Amino acid sequence: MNTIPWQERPEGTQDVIWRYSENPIIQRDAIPSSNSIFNSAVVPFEEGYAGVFRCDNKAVQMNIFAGFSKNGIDWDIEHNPIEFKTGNTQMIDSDYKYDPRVTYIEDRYWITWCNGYHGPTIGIGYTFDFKEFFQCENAFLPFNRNGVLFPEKINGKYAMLSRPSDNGHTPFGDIYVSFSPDMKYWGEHRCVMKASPFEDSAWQCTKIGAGSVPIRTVEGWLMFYHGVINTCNGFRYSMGAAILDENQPDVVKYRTQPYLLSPQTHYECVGDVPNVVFPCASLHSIEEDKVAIYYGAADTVTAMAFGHISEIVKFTKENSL
Ligand code: BMA
Repeated sequence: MNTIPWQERPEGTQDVIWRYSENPIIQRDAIPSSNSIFNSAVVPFEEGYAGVFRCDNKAVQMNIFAGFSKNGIDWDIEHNPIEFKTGNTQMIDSDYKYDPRVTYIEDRYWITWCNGYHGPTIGIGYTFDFKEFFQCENAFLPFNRNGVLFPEKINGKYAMLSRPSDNGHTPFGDIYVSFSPDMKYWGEHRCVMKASPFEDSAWQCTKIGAGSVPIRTVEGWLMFYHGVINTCNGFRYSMGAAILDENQPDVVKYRTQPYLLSPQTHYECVGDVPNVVFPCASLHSIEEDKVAIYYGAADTVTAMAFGHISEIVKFTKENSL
């Protein structure tokens, strides 16, 4: 078993989530071609970890790259983007790829990302070894973003969270769940949760989107998500948590009214897009009661934060919208 990356809560803070002291863990120029490396996903793999990283190059073309790590903190990212072979359909155009998520289900690692097909939609692919990758049918019509698979079938079907959107910097957005018998045909679309009323919780009043792969807990699926407020200075992205019903994930049991993490440090507030905290992955151990969350900071670098799962669940229940 891998031990997940971890750092104890710093003295003098009661915060439920705390940042890694050596953030950011991946700098913007970690590979020669990159302008920025952020909004990326990691999973346990063999003796260590593997990941799929969003690297925008210096032409600001968005693509996804495989990477490997022994400890989950120091990453070697491939210098060339992932090249997909055909999966369950003919090859689909992809003008760009960004914001990957990775989920291990049954026998393989599934990757979802925002795929440029006449606008953004959800691309799906899989790999067994992070060397050979296969691209499948897009999940949805354009426009959609933030496709996140559950790590197990629910009631016998694959389940995916997503956020229908538009072709630009979407000024709205709610989280839906969809189901598929085969990872190709998606339906039974249900609304999970919406941006909140401004007066109730303004950090998540403009749009919300699923972040990391949901974690099974005794209370239901724990999911980290991003919430956005439109300010006079533009969008500001923070992170909250929700707990969804185990068998019926469109039922939200609890959802944080306060944010868990918001842009406050220099690397979160200053970068290509200031004031962005954007979770896309986590590593967790239920036995050790630990989670390490990976998030993009200011659309420029990749950072980590930690928390105890039981404390996050308790906080989410006690501070629910
Ligand atoms: C969203 C996506 C993310 C990005 C965020 C903040 O619409 O493009 O990739 O992190 O905006 O710019």
